[in-house]
Amino acid sequence: MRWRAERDIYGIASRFVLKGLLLPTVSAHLAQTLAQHVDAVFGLMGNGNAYFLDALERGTAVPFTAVRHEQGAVVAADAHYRASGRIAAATTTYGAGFTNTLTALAESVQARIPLVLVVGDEPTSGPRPWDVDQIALASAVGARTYTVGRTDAAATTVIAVEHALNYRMPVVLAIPYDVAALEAGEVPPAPTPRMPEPLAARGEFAAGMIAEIAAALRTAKRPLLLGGRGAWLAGAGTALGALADATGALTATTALGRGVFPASEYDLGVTGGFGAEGAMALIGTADVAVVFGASLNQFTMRFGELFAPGTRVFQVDVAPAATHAHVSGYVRGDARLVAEALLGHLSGAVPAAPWRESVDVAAARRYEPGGEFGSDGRLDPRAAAQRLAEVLPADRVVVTDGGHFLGWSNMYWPVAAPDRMMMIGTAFQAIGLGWPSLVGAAVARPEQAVVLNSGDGGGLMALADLESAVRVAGGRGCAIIWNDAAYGAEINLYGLKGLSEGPMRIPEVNFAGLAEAVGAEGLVARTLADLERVREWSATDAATRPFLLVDLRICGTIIAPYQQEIIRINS
Ligand SMILES: Cc1ncc(C[n+]2csc(CCOP(=O)(O)OP(=O)(O)O)c2C)c(N)n1
Repeated sequence: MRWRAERDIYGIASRFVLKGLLLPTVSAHLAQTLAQHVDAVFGLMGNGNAYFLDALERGTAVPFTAVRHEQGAVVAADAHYRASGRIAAATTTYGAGFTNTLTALAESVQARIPLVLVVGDEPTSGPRPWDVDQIALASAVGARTYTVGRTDAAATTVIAVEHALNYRMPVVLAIPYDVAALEAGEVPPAPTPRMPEPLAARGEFAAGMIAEIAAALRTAKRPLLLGGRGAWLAGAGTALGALADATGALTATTALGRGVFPASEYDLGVTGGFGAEGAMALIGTADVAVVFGASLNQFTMRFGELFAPGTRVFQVDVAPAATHAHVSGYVRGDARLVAEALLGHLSGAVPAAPWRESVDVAAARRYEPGGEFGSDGRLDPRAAAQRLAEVLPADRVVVTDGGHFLGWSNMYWPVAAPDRMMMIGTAFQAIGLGWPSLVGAAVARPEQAVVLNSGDGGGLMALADLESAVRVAGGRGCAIIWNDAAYGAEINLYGLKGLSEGPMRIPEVNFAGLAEAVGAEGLVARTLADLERVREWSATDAATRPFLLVDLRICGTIIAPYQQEIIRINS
């Protein structure tokens, strides 16, 4: 056998090549172990992750997708999980590559999305002049770091995956610069990450509260079930549907829980600022409301006005205690298990005159239709949103960046399930995560059309990954840029207060032209008739059509109700 020592291009370490066969390095231990647990890796290469990427590409079957800005790596891994429930990894080099991820990392922490971010880090011998304290930076946004050593990379990788999945959190997995290429022997078999059982509601108090909720539902005249993303994660949809049938309840969801109930017939849609006025008025008349897997944040609660003072509100969640002052009875437990327990109490119950039969749900859910154009002759976003809902592919998976515009799709587009409408950035209130969100969703849902909603402000901020989105989604991809030539949310919040509007305006950017520069079709839509091209596109086989970017020229002075609510609260 002939061994050959090979200097790597950065001159830091040797690796041994045995007639072309690599002996596993620490990076290979990490890559091969990670590959057993993640479905996809998104990233951008540099000194700190060169060996990891080489080991991943040559030693595993996990697909690597290149992005053009490191923020996009984390965003894509995050979107992958939200769109599929399957964990993905991101990877960047140390230093600037890592610091470029921080906004996205903060969003994943705030939204509680598991993912593993594999990064290079300073050498074990100590920081070089360009190193920063990456562990402190990750910790500052709420992410824990695990660092691999020369002998424990496989085991540490499993712990990192376990942490991400158990705590529903992003974790950083760091490879010190001088360890990355060290030879580490055969890759040991890695244990499967341990996962917790669904949280059972335990103890006398929980049992008593479940009995009390069942009794309240049995005697309620106007019962309401409200489902959030936690109910979706718990797989509670079927049980909640059965509970609604057994109690004659109307249903509603949070923005992140849309579509969690199996039947839409009695569903009042989304609550909070995106909710339809008629639907919100009906919720205000409920006498008993049971909330499953929703934290009842200020938006869902319409800043405290969702329920009437007389509504008895119960909450079922995995949080340690009730998360809103209006909750009068709390059960800590998995939404599916508790819904099933409630069904057990109610078995055979048939409501005499179900509330839901006596109201016109479809009428209550209706929104203001708008006209074709606003006062400036540009498209009315309400009419455009409705037309887009009709002409986009029906089985679409939608990712949405932050900004004023996000009200329109949330109001006017029907959603079949929570993993078909994702808002990436809103937990941290960040804009500019749109394009790489589309990349993650496209990889996670390879059979489906993927649609991005973005403003012109956020669309420009994330522009580096327009190229990635077009490359990865191809003919399955479509982007709607709600182009009002402004940071519209800022105009609504501060321009209308009289602050200088200069910094809030954006020169009208030709996004259609930008799309064409990276091989996509660009469509400038100024009328509803222009959107017929989207209908045609949807009807064409995805393999033969191009990525379509719709540069939607909308009127900026039509303000979404949720934003009017925020304006009211702020003033
Ligand atoms: C990273 C980041 N920078 C700035 C902001 C402040 N901000 C919130 S909404 C918004 C405007 C977004 O503009 P655009 O994407 O065009 O959407 P629009 O509000 O016009 O619909 C800005 C700048 C933010 N939330 N995140």
